[in-house]
Amino acid sequence: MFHKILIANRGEIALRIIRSCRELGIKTVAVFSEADRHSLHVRFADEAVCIGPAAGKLSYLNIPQIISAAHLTGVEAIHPGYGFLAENAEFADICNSSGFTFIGPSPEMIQSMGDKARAKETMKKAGVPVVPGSEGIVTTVAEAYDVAKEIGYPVIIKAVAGGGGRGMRVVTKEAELETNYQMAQTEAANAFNNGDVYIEKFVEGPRHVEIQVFGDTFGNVVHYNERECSIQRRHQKLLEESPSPVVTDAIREKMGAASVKGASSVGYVGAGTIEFLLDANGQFYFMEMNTRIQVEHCVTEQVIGLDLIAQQLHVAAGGKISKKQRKPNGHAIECRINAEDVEKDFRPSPGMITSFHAPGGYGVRLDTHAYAGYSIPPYYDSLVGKLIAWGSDRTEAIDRMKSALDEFVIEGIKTTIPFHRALMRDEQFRAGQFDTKFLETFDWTKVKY
Ligand code: MV4
Repeated sequence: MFHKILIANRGEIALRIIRSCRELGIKTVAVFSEADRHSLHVRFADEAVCIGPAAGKLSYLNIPQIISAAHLTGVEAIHPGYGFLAENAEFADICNSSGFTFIGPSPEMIQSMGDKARAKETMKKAGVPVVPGSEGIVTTVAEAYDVAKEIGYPVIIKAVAGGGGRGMRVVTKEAELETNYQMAQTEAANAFNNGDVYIEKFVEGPRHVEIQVFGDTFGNVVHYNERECSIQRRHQKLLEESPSPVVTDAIREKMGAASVKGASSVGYVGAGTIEFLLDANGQFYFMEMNTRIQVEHCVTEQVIGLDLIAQQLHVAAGGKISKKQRKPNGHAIECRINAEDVEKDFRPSPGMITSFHAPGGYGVRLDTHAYAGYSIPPYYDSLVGKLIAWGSDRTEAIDRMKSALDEFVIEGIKTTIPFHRALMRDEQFRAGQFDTKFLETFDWTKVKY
């Protein structure tokens, strides 16, 4: 196992990684921006190095500064967390060629999954169900017309360099195809420096269900069941759970087996997530593969009883994983507590936390870097913490979450707590009846309690 690693991240995930390291006897090096001097990851790490000014581009995305900090402190490996450089193939490559183990898959793997059209073709060849559509990228308007006619409208045009909902356009009829095709290319070229797009059949009102996979360097791949992530707003997830209220044992087995087949076919190493669209008939289709640990990994941990960060470290150090299938034990839900004003269209609400009381008790977990007196800086994402409730079934998890949210006090900033308190009381949510469009119509202010 490693003796010392550097964490190229901040906030709750930096803290989360430090905790696993301490347990395993691994020394940690935090890096921080000038805005994060008083952040807990700086205090809890064994060493800390300032890597630049507040702006992400000048600090947490500044590769030379991070590599210098790694040399200076003599670490063996670098954990990228999520966001920032976690899916940057160039960073992974520079880490490795500088003599530091990148805790994640190879640069080639990151690169190949980052191209969404290529990832789709790879998974299709491995026998993973995909949405009908173009074979790879569409380079001419004529080809776009042909593909759309073949699969039928509505269709969706996606940027190969997009992902997470960025660079997509839905086209409902032939008359609107040409302009949308051209706009999609232009937008993608501007946003990602890559104008390539592909086309597929638009699936109406799908659920977003993803499978956690894990591979080691010996060719072993396992899956740790699904996470339901349909409760999202403008492609930002607000709540995740495991298992999904609609995934039956039969669907789980099929989705899990397809995911293991897909990940095995590319020799996947480390933690990965395969995202699927699940339609109302229980059909699922590959969407994207994420090559990082995700924000919502905690709900999986709570139902399978395994520290996924510890396993990332184990695999990166050359360890083997167990292929034993871990069935979900009970149910876990995660609420993302963001510094946002839910009454003002979820507008960011950074600033000083003047008072803070964390909920607790049986089955309650809070992953946060916040404390009374801490200021949420305006430069990064608005995640203040993740509240996770476990229950022996979904209803127990929801009721436990409800109590935990009622107990949670954060003053000085606005947070998403009032939204989640309403959601826990909503009949549709409690019945598990929702898809990715649910939040377009859900009015949390109308829930009575
Ligand atoms: C789709 C789709 C419908 N049909 N693809 C959004 C995120 C990106 N990973 C892919 N996304 C979608 N792809 C087809 N063929 C609908 C979405 C989508 C969506 C997916 C998951 C969660 C929320 C969503 C919200 C809007 C659209």
